[in-house]
Amino acid sequence: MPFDRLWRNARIATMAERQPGLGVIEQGALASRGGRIIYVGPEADLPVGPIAKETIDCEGRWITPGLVDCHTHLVYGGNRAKEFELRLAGASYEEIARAGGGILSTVAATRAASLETLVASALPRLDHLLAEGVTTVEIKSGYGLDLNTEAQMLRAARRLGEIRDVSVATTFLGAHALPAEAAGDKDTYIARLCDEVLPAIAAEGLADAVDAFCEGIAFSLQQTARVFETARKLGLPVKLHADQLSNLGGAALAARFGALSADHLEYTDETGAAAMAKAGTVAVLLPGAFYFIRETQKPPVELFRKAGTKIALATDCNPGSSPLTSLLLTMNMGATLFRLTVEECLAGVTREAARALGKLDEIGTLEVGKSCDLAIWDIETPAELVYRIGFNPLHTRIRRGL
Ligand code: DI6
Ligand code: FE
Repeated sequence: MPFDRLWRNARIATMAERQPGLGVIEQGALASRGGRIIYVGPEADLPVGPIAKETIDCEGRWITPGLVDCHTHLVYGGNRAKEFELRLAGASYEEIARAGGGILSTVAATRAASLETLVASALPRLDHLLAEGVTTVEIKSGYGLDLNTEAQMLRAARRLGEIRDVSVATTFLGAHALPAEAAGDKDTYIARLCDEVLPAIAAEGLADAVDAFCEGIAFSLQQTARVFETARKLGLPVKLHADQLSNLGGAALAARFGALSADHLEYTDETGAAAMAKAGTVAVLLPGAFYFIRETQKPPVELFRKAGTKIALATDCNPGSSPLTSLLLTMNMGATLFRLTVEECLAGVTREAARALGKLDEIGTLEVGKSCDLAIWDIETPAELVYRIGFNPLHTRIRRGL
């Protein structure tokens, strides 16, 4: 038998770049062997006779690549529902911080949690993503802000990838916020992070990439550059939370370091967009955070289109600014809030999200040789995946052919 499994009678959106639009194949078939795609194309072009150990009749359903959530903070302790209530009652950021809220409250809860607790509390969030067809998820650290807890968060992320059928890409985000014990001294914190923390994380193989939060309330361009130089020495790719609340020039800095992605980007300008396009740095847009913090400045989608910057979409799942565990809703928000097209939204959670993780050779489109990661949907048109709100039409999720 040439094929292990054969999905037939399907409509397929390959999302392959060399095909126009969504790369639609009507009357399509897709076959796997050893967990890889070895055929995708018209069913009529298949040889006749028994060709697969198992054949699945898709009854006209749509097949897309398994979804990729390329920016999450899925692992953390506690939650911030109380802070949300206080904000609704009119509390200011300072009042919330004084009442024990804000990002440092998540740091305290994360430091207090065991590895088992971190894994157990992240699991339902992960399961929600998987139930909507996610087959690859990126997970950041950044709520430990000391070596032990940052390492613990990344171990929890790796563990999630062992106990669930999903690929996990880990990212070290030690430069997310300044912990209280640093007493306001950001330079000394970054120096320690670069001299001790990141090298130890890298030595344990815990991080696949390095991220930072470049913002007035977080770290400067110079401090970010220092983290990136350390990552470069350690052979780790970089990405950046850039231009979320103001334009510090984070997108351009990310491009200068050949970053995989720059994320958020509400305040990015034309220079930043062009630099990203030139460097191949993907723009990861996070409409959940835009929505939840009631931001009004939209990321410059038209500038990205003009420059040819690739656009991805992700949940940014985190307790403070985006308690969101739905890539389907993220696509709807990308369309309604940022005016992305259906094609841009679908590419944003498949091909471009894979590119943002540096994994486009392996996942993100349905092409021969790639991992057979599929989402099979009970829909009539792909636009339904973007159009509906709070509805999950997933029929089957396949990872590595199974
Ligand atoms: N940008 C954000 O919006 C979040 N982190 C970041 O870098 C906020 C994280 C939090 O409030 O817990
Ligand atoms: Fe984030």
